[in-house]
This record gives sequence, structure tokens and C-alpha cells, in this order.
Amino acid sequence: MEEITRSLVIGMGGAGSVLAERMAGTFAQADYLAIDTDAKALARLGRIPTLPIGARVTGGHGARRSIELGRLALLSSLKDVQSACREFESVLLLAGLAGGTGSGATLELADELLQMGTPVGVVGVRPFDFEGEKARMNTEHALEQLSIMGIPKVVLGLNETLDLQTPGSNLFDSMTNLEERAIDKAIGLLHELLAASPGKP
Ligand SMILES: Nc1nc2c(ncn2[C@@H]2O[C@H](COP(=O)(O)OP(=O)(O)OP(=O)(O)O)[C@@H](O)[C@H]2O)c(=O)[nH]1
Ligand SMILES: [Mg+2]
Repeated sequence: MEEITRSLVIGMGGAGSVLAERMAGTFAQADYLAIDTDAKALARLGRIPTLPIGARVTGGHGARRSIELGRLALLSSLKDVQSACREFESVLLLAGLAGGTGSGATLELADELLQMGTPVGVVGVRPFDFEGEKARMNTEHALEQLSIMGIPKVVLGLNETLDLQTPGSNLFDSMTNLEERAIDKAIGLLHELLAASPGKP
């Protein structure tokens, strides 16, 4: 258990931040941070530290589903992000992969962590089918790039949790259900990262 305190869990973008905040409520053996291009979304969180990125690129209003804006936002705040990650032995990124921040900033940060020699993993959320083509393409691009980088990942699909059979079930239930499973997966991946970490004897 002792080693796990050297891990940082970062929620990337809106969905990632919500996930990180929920995980912080159930799993105390890691440090937490929420990173987003959307200042208002960060202000709604109460439990974990926040780091706004890319204010000059997005005006603090989010990356509007643009991978490119998400990437630029992360790069424009690189020094702040690097210093937030530096002391940790491993970093786990949580993200809704359909978002501009959840895809672009996550990819850029994962790449940066690889260059820093910090073990990094990703727990990603696939969008509902009804979110459309842009959401799907962002997600596919992010998954492809993470595979090319060789980054360990676990992906959960919102659509698969959508229960159309049971009366009274709704989107909120689907999201909540997925969030609980994502947190279990995140804890598993944290342990894997630590086992692979260079600081391990
Ligand atoms: N489980 C869960 N999924 C969410 C939530 N909010 C959004 N999502 C999913 O995550 C995807 C990405 O949305 P956001 O997290 O809002 O996007 P973002 O990463 O902030 O990116 P931009 O807003 O484009 O900068 C959405 O398409 C949904 O599929 C949430 O509260 N819980
Ligand atoms: Mg957002």
C-alpha cells in the first residue's frame, strides 16, 4: 500500500475531472488533480486540486471538441503541468475520449510523461453512439495514438451501459454505473503501473 501514495491520478477535461473527483472519495491512497481548458467546469469541483490549462488558447471556455485545441492547450501550459507531475512515480490519466481536452490534452500529456520517463496509463471513456461522428472520431484517434505510444489503457463504453430495456433507467444511471466500474479499473491499472515503475527494487 505504501508505494501507491507516489501515484498521481489526473482527471483530464470534464468527464475525467468528475471521475477523478469520485475516485478521490473512495480511494485515498493516491494524489489527485483535475486539468481542464474549461475554467467554469473546474470551479464546480470541490474535492481535488485543479489546474486550468490553455487559457490563452481557449479563453478558458473549453476545447470545443477539437483535439488540436486540446493539444495546444496542454503545450501552452506545459511547465505548470510538468511541475505538477514531477514528484510522482506514476501517473494515471482519466478522460472522456470524445472531448477536445479529453483526447488532445490527454495525448499530449501522455507523450510528455513518456519523455519524462514516468510510467503513465489511461482510463478512457467512449461516448454514447448518439453523440455523433466527431465524438467517435476523436475517440478512435485517441485510442490509436495511445496504442502507437504503447501506453497501457482501459476503455469503457457509455453506450454499452445504456440500458434500454429497464423502465426508469436513464443516461445519468448509465454514467454513474460506468464511473463506478472505471474507478475499479483505475485502481487496477495504478497497481500495474507501480509494478512496472523504475523506482521498484
Ligand atoms: N461518465 C461520464 N461521462 C461523461 C461525463 N461528462 C461527459 N462524459 C463523456 O465524456 C465525453 C467527453 O466530454 P467532456 O469530458 O465534457 O469533454 P472535455 O474532455 O471536457 O473536452 P472539451 O469540452 O471539448 O474541451 C462526452 O462525450 C461523454 O461521452 C460525466 O460526467 N460522466
Ligand atoms: Mg469540457
